[in-house]
Amino acid sequence: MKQSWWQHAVVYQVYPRSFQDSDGDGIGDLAGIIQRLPYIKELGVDVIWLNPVYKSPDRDNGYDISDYRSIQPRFGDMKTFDRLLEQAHALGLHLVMDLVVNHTSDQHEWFKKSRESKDSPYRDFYFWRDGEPGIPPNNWGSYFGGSTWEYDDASKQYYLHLFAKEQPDLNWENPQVRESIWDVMRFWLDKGVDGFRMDVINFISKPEGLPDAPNPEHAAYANVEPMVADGPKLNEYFKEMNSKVLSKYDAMSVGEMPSVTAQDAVEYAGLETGELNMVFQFDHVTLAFNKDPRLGKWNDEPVNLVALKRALSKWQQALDGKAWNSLYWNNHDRARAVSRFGDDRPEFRVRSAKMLALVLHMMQGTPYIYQGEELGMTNAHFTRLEQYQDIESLEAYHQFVDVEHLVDHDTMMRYLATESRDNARTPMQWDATAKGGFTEGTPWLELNTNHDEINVDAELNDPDSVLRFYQRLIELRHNNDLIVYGNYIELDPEDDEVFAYKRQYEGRTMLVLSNFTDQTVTRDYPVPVDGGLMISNYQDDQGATLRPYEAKAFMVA
Ligand code: TEU
Repeated sequence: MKQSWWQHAVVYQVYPRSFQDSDGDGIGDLAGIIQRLPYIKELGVDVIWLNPVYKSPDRDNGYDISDYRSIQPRFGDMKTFDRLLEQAHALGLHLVMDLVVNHTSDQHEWFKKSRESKDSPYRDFYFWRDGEPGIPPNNWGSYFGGSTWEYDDASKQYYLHLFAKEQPDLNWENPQVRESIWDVMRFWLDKGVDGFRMDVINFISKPEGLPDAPNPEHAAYANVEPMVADGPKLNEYFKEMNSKVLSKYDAMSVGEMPSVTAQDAVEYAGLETGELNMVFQFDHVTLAFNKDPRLGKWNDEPVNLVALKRALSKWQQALDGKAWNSLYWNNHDRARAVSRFGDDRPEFRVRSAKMLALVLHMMQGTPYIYQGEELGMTNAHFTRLEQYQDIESLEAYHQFVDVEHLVDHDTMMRYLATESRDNARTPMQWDATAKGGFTEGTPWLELNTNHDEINVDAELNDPDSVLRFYQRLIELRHNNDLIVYGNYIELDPEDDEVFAYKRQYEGRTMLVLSNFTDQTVTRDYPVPVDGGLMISNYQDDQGATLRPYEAKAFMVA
């Protein structure tokens, strides 16, 4: 197998807005990230992925870009960015940017010009369609509520936006759009950035004629994802991107692809033939959707372990030797892993956070750690709607409670507490002081009240902390080709308490056992009694008896 630097790398995701504020405005910034580079280095990771730091009206926290070549003034300026890149490189860290090119902000020059008139040379940069006011061109529903179409009074046409109306979709059919995007990519790669995480990149090819989506539930608007994911020209666009840009650089690329199948991933990110290096798949993070399909992700039911194992194992097996997995529990769009898949009650939090870390980091692929995950940070446990800032959460509340009356206030508040993206976005917890060491000012989003206990300071001083455990996992991976490249064999897929698997590489075998319950369970795996233990989240070892949330990895042969 051809081996590349990003295959034995571990990535750390920084959400700049919530990482470290340096100027007291309550919003994290680039100078703050620079201050914290030594921390990231000490953790042992190899790559930093930065969520968008480009100029943006911030309707969707930077995923609405108004200028791809300048820095969000609240975050700093290009000089500070260059310093960040230089200092990261000096520490041996790669820096990967977010590339958001399915859509721009409505404040981007391209869109402003596109909007000016029907015969603007930029009109065709976006999707404009005729339609009567109140009767949009098709039945597609936006990710953030309502129709994907916004009526423009001046030109009497609608434009398409899969996300907020301030995020119009770019028309990739137009070769000028593609050339403009290649230029943006070259601009950053020429600066020396080490690659891109590509936002909803499998949505860029829309189906011919933009037909209605199936809507068997007669929802107010139909689910758009099956219509726009993996569209007809996607592969063609990836090939062009690769031949014109990516192939000219030693850059890492990971495409965020909702609904992607393992077969598609092999096609887009195949080891020998793929145009991208990795994809972010969604199977294991979309298992607890509401029984009422109209409510989509909004739910508070626990995730079923058998389904979780099936999802993760499927990807391990399908990509082995063919493509490369990305491994993640968390990112800025998901609830906190320890709260969603583990157990964030005080007596189990540390143990279950370590268990989740071990289970994921012993798999084949490139692990991604989202800021604060390495501390076992939990969901925000907000109780009032006013505490939320996220556009998706607020729009969902509005749509389902106020407009459609699908759920009542209390139910929706439970759903938000379980699934809101703001759970991931509360400020990084550096220390036990009032503002958690994040800012001197008023944080843009409330800190989690548990920062007095769960914080970097405390965890650096505790050899048994979640943070220290992540460090050890990263080190183990760096020193063990089996963990990086070994194949994957799932054991007892129907066991709904224990997640067990084997990895094999060059004649050696590793066994990974984990107990996903708060009870002691016993299994009959052949656990060696005389050594071989690589890492465990308990001090001592009781062989085939697994205590609450116990997880361990053994070299068995
Ligand atoms: O998210 C893509 C995406 O599919 C989201 O709709 C995701 O499913 C949702 O946030 C989960 O609840 C990307 C970015 O990661 C996200 O932050 C942006 O809001 C979105 O694209 C639009 O750019």
